[in-house]
Amino acid sequence: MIPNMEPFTRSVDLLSGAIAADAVVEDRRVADLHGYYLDDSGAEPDRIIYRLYAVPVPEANSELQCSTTVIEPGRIGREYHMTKGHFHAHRDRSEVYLGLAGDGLLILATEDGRHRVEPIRKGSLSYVPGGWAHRSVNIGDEPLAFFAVYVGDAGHDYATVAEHGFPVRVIQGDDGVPLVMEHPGHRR
Ligand code: S6P
Ligand code: ZN
Repeated sequence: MIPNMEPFTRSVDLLSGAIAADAVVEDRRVADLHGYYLDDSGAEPDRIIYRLYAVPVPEANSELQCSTTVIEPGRIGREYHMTKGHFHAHRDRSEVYLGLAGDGLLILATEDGRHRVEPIRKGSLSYVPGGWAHRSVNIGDEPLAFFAVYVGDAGHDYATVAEHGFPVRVIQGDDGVPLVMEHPGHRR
């Protein structure tokens, strides 16, 4: 084949997760996540929950999307800061997460009601197979940063998670320790 893309190199700050130069930067704030948390009434709408840095790559199944996510420490009510979470729009597309900094949990769930909880920390490599929705939670006191690489045309289905939620939520227990609890509102 005759390639139609040129090779390139970008710089990832392994401590902060920031990707330099032409990365597309997107912030997700409390207001953007309304409805995902049990109760966000006490949280300032402008507070940044997480930041995404995406290297611009064509959305084709021959390519690999590369991005980092940085989730600030904190809670909304008793729930730790977390991403929206999504299935890939093309359900069978897989993804790899490499933990860079901080202390987090990766919550995974299938449409038939199974779920898994995996750690995210410096050096953790998590494989997200097709068909598993995924959400990241910062349970530490420092920013949680991880690198993700996934099939170029995976896309994001946020609507299914927005409607049904995940089977578990991560909250701060009475003793101050993170607790993974069943989510009573979750429907299959
Ligand atoms: C993309 C990959 C991550 C997330 C990011 C934010 O497939 O899983 O880059 O997009 O961690 O999460 P979310 O659920 O708001 O897209
Ligand atoms: Zn994904």
